[in-house]
Amino acid sequence: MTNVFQSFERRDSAVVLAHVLFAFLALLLGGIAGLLQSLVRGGMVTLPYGIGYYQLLTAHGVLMALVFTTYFIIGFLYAGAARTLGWLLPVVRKLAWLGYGLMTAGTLLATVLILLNKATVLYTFYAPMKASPWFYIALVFVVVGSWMSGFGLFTQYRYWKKTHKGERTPLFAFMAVATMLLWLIATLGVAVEVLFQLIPWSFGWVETVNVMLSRTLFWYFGHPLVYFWLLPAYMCWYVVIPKIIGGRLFSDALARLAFIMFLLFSIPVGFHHQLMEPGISSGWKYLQVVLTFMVVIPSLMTAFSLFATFEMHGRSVGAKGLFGWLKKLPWSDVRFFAPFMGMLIFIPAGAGGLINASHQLNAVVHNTLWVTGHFHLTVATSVALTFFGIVYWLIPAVTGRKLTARMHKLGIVQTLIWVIGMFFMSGSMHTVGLFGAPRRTAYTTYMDHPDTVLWMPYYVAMAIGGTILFIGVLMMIANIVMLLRAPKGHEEFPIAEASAEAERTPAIFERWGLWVGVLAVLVLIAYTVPVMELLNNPGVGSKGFVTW
Ligand code: HAS
Repeated sequence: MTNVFQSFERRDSAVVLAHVLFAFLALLLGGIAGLLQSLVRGGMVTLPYGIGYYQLLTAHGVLMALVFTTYFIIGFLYAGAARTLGWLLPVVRKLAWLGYGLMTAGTLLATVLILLNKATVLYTFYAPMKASPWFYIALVFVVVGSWMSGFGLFTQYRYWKKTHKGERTPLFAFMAVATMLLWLIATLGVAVEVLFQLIPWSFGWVETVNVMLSRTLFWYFGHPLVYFWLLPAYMCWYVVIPKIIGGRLFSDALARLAFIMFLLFSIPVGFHHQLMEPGISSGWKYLQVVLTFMVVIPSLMTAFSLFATFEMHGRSVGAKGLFGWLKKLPWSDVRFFAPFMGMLIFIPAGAGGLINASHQLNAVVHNTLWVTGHFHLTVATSVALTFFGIVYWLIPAVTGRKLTARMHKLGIVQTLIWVIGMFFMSGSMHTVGLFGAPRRTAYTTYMDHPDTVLWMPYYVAMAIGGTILFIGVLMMIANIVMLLRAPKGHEEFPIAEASAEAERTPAIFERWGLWVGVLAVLVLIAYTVPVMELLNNPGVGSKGFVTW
């Protein structure tokens, strides 16, 4: 069935554009903080009085890791829902704007408190560092706002199911529902931490906080957070890229199975961020490391599916030889090139995740710049470059403009600038992290200790990379302005069909009650006993510290 899709409904375009443009405003502000951090860390800049390194680091992490990603993802999911399930219902649009309003109020409040130096607690806001209570209340606004958006998506989905009895949900919408379900279930952990631990503690209503419990609740949320970032990139790789290359999706069923596996295995694994922490017995850490390696499988399935899609298309247009199909890919199309560079870099990026998850190796890399290098490859390159690639067709598609040949060229240049910058920055972070250089620390030579002095060249390379990346941010913002002023016209929202030979997709994949039930069992197995142990042995608890 070919989707005869003309253009976006104007009010739906407003929802999508508001989210996407706010996301890139956050990227710009977060990028300024990131540039300053890298220059300070490289010993090239001393911050003016009143601006602290850890204040910048908090702004950078919140704006990049929490705001840029969440706003862009919600805008992208709504765009795909409108494209594949029909124009947004009035009630859905209301939920979308309610969510946007709450998230924006929370984001602005959090940003002001960070700038006032009342919340220099980094993006993970680890207790016992204690921010202003209004910072934690701001986070509540952001999370509740994102829940409203999730409910909006689910409402659109249920309406489509009611009016399309027995039909298989379009793949994009299926994936959007899985992604939002993952988000809603994962954020329950951070909601409990903030509402029942950090807010009463920061207001002084309770004297101490159970630090281990707060971190466990955070990482119950923190690892699935990274898949909330990754899955929309995978949606682009599975559903959009095959259409852009002129091919078809290798297997609709495999794609849905991969997303179900992410839903099941990405939540009960938070302890792999806490492998070096006391208070959790090694047996439970071991179980969650095993589950972590389970969550690697859908990524490997994704790689297989992508290579199959590329090769099938290449062969269909006459590719010869083992790798002839590579030549048939649209290298001069930025809608393909930017996400493909994200895919390629995800191979080393994810491989670094395997090292992080290996208990013994984690003892070497934990709290070092290696981990910072890991997530600058995963979220700041694989995910970010895919989101950048989406923008080149999404903004024209929702605004009724054309993606011009010049924009393709500018987009490819921006992608290459980003890859070069990240090569310097993430490459030096990985390397100097293995030498033991810690993450989350300002500039210091540790009194010129002979070992740490050897780290300096890597810090300079990080600063060079950070500067190139900042140029990449400015170029991306400029490209977006040009997209908004491009000539009027029609740009497709690419949605691929599955290959004709693909097996029929089993209906069981949409039994969401079954999958949420299986997930609940996995979470109960992975967390019940260790959390009970933390509750029964709370220790003395900790008062709050304002370390800045
Ligand atoms: Fe991670 C820390 C383990 C993936 C982000 N990670 C972080 C932090 C962030 C982050 C932000 O076990 C720091 C949090 C903080 O501030 O403390 N990570 C993993 C593992 C995976 C993984 C096992 N991480 C991600 C993704 C992220 C992300 C994705 C963002 C989007 N990570 C960890 C651990 C820590 C950690 C520990 C804690 C470290 C510590 O001690 O603090 C896996 O999902 C990786 C799966 C991928 C692979 C690689 C090979 C994959 C292949 C197929 C995929 C390729 C594709 C492309 C689909 C197994 C070959 C196809 C290619 C073409 C060219 C077509």
